[in-house]
Amino acid sequence: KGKSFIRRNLLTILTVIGVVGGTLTGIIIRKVTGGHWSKRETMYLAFPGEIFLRMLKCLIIPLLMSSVIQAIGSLDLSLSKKIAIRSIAYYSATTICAVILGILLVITIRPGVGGTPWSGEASEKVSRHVLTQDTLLDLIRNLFPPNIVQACVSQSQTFLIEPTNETVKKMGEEYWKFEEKYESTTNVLGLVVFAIIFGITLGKLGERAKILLDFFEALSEAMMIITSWVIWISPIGVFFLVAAKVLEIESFADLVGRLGLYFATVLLGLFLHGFGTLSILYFIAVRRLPFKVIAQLSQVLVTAFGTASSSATMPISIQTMDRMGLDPRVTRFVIPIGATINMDGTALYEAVAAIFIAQLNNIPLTFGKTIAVCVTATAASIGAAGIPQAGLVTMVMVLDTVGLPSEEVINIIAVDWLLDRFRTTINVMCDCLGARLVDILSVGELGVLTETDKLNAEPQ
Ligand code: DAS
Repeated sequence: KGKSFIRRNLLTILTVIGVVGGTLTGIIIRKVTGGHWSKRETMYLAFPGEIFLRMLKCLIIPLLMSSVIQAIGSLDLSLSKKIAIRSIAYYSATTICAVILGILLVITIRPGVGGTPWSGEASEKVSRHVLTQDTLLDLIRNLFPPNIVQACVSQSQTFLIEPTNETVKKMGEEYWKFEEKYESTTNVLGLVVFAIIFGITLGKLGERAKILLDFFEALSEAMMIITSWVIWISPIGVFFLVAAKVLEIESFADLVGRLGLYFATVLLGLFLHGFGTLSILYFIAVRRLPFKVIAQLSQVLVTAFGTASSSATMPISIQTMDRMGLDPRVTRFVIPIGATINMDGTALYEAVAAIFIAQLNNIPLTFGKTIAVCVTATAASIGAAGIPQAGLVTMVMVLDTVGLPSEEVINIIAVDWLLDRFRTTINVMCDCLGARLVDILSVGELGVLTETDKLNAEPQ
């Protein structure tokens, strides 16, 4: 306890310095080179950051599967049910509030009214191939992957497909990457559903499945130990990720000019939701304000901002929750599921972006369409995987409900890489507050932590 503030928060301070340093470096490089650098040079600049992201990403599937299976398997079914109901109730309430807040803001501020939609000719390939028609069916279909191994493989591939602004320029074959990415962003839901069902069966098998539960417990803890090593690379990783991203910006003028009000609307919504709605809902549930908890989440939030990926941040979220002394059985249940299906920031963003684009195209928003946007923005946030710009990919669902073709996303791609970081930070904040809230609500039933659970919670 006696450690100084600096020592206790050393890694967070270094990571924040990484983000700020990366931004300044990117801006200086733009100034010095007068804006002339190749995609190859940008790739080299991002390379150390890409290695950092890959280190985190290779942990995600084994950590996600082992944590959920072991957490559910080690709780008796009635308690798992209670924790699941509390988590789902909290996630549903926060996501619906986020969408409603987003819609209220965008129809009040009206950032797109009087604006000019993107006038370029998007390749006809896009409209034919993007899965808008049956996106919701796709979401449900992918809940039951016919082949778990294949789902793991294609999900890992998704982590490697990063849509870039190049995707915007070459809407043809590049856009297919978006499609593949979309195809497999929903796979992660299938993996979570399988892990939950498998965990329940192991719980039912009791003693006969103890060896398997021990295996998944060891696998989950091994992933956490690797996380505690990788986490120290964050400052370097985010430095290079952010520096390279700053180089990719098409033009600051575009960001501020056409999209300035839209950008401000999304940021205002995320801020009000993150520090307003979430605090109110948290207070209603546990009679406490969450600001102390949010302060302890600083390393998680700055990693979410730096990586723009809830899934990549998940190992760090779990480790931080362990350090805060939460019951590991709750965190390994709530965080992986939350990182996958609970994305308030994304839900709010999807609603604001779709209605902003409708305003740009002078499409009137009837009450029915507004309800449709609520539903599809929520579904799109559930379907989006916790990977960079996944929210942009599932945006096609929401655009479809306001009668807009999918290529209209081009209106907002220029600022998406930055908004993605803010909405990912809110996504992760909501997941961690959810774990804390469920932990407080369940403390009576969880009983005394077993020795192994205590051991797991030991800071590595
Ligand atoms: N970047 C996604 C995440 O990791 C959110 C999004 O793309 O909307 O949560």
